[in-house]
Amino acid sequence: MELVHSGKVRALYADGDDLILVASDRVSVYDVVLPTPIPGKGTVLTQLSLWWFGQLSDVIPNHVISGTDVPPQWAGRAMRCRRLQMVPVECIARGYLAGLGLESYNETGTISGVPLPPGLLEGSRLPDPVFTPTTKAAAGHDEPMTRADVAALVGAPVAAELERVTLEVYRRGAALAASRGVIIADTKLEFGLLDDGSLMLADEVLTPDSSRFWLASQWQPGRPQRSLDKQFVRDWSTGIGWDRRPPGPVIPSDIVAATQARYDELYSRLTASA
Ligand code: PZK
Repeated sequence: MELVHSGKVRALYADGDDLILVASDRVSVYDVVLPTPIPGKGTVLTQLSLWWFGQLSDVIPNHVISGTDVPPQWAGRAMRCRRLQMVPVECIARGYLAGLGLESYNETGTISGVPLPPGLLEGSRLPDPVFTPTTKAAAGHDEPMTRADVAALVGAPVAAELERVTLEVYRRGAALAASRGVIIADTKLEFGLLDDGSLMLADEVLTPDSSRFWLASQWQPGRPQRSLDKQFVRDWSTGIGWDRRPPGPVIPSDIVAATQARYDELYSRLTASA
């Protein structure tokens, strides 16, 4: 199959008119891909995306054709998808203060132009989720976009729909996760357009590679939060004195096993039938 794109941890192939999105077991920490895979990670993330696409199909249609009709060597960690005209905007929703949202709040008291109350801490819940779109830079870092920037790029009607759907997907996902003891602090969504101009949810959705997941029982505003997936790898890599520059360190087997268990726990918690 023809390789169309490859990212740090995933790849996209063309199969006739369709695309096959394949998730690997690679893990990136502090933006560096480590040399040791986490067995099962690609499967957990793919199955979690497929589950969320199903949960959210009444909010917005999605690009998935099949989670099973894929080449056998990628079974379980690949999805057959419709090829869309991708919208060149990273659609981010933030419900808690972390990452770039925290930086913006500390500098200006606002996020994406939305004024926030004083006194919020790292990890605090926002009064309402905020839409914070960014550019999709081919290289280097994504830049914040204003609503006017988004409208200039995709037109006002699509821009308004992107914001509405992004916030609705976040609200629905965060409420469901909360009922299972998991906080979704923020998430990044990607959308595409069909030939008729209608919007579809694409890429992966509400996975730990596209979102921050925290355990509600350990949530404590005022400090960095423990991420539910890679925290062991982060803590261990910092503890051995790695300077965060490539190449990353080989991960020992006990850390691999603990990280695998975290991914499995996240999947079972979220998808457990009520
Ligand atoms: C598409 N990406 C990002 C994902 C990578 C890169 N349904 C679609 N139609 C057309 N293009 C894309 C999609 C989707 N999803 C997604 N780039 C293009 C991406 C995974 C691996 F290397």
